[in-house]
Amino acid sequence: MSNDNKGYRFSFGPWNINEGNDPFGPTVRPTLPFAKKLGSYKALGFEGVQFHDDDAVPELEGLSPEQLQTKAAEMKSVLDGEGLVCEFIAPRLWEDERGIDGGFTANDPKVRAWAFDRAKKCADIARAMDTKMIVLWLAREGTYIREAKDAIVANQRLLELVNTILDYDSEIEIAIEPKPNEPMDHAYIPTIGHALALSGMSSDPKRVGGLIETAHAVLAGLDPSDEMAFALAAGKLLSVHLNDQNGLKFDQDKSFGAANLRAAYNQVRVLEAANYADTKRFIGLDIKAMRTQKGDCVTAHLENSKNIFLALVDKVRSFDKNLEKQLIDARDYEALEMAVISHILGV
Ligand code: 3MF
Ligand code: MG
Repeated sequence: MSNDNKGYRFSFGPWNINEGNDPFGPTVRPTLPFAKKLGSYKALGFEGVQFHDDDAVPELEGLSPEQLQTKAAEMKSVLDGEGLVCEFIAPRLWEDERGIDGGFTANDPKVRAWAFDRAKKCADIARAMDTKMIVLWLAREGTYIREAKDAIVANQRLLELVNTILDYDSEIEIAIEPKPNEPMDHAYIPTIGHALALSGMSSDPKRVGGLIETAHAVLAGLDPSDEMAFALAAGKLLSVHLNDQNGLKFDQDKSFGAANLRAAYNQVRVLEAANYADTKRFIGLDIKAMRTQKGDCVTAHLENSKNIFLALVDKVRSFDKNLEKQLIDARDYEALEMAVISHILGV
């Protein structure tokens, strides 16, 4: 494959080069130092780094605002040195023991105060690292049993969170990454519809959009390309996490197109239709290497997914648009389906 990214910019997060542990088995690969992970970005043809707040500034909790700024600026220089840019900062509340029952929607006011403060720290880190985007994946903001939280109040607290961030920094934009379940039984804001409704209720809807992850949409029983289309129609698709998911089970984060190539084609198709590449926003990947893959530094899943995406860009661009129109006009959807499948198969 060539290094031509066809107008797209690609990103992934350091957690995507991982140790292979899962809930039923320990790590199978060594932890790679962050510097080594960063070194692989350019080699793999990626330009953007997605950061959790504590990826960007490890052990950020004990730091003063000045120390936080200094550490974030140091990380920015490391990125500059590698020719990379920071795509977003995301608060990682779920690794802290205080976040056991969520942070922003926790019943304990002390925990909520901590979580809201962390979101403001994220804004500070983001600005120091020259990005305006904060991603909210609302990991534990939900319940195992409905009676555990007041869901109306919880949603109001999430709105308060969004407004607090918007008010704290007049340039920050927020991308909500909806996911319906895991680690919770049910999460609040499970789909892009919920995310954009929250955006509409916020004090500055223009600055609140969504990041759509393929696997999360599938886990909600929805079609990822239609979820993207909904956000694109509203002008609010701020990023994507492409990957794949084989049905309703644990969040698999498989390589893009590996479970459902047709659905992957349609995700590329909708991004192409919206000229997403021209926005210069990133094609983010959120993909786990298989636990069963041999090797100490496993990055093939990222390179493969990018190459599958680019191959599908070619497929979308080379599909016969006249034929498509004729078949739609004739309402010959059997022939349209066969034309699409033949085109993907190359037969
Ligand atoms: C979980 C996810 C997360 C988010 C990440 C960025 C660990 O299913 O997708 O990955 O993408 O936290 O906010
Ligand atoms: Mg994700």
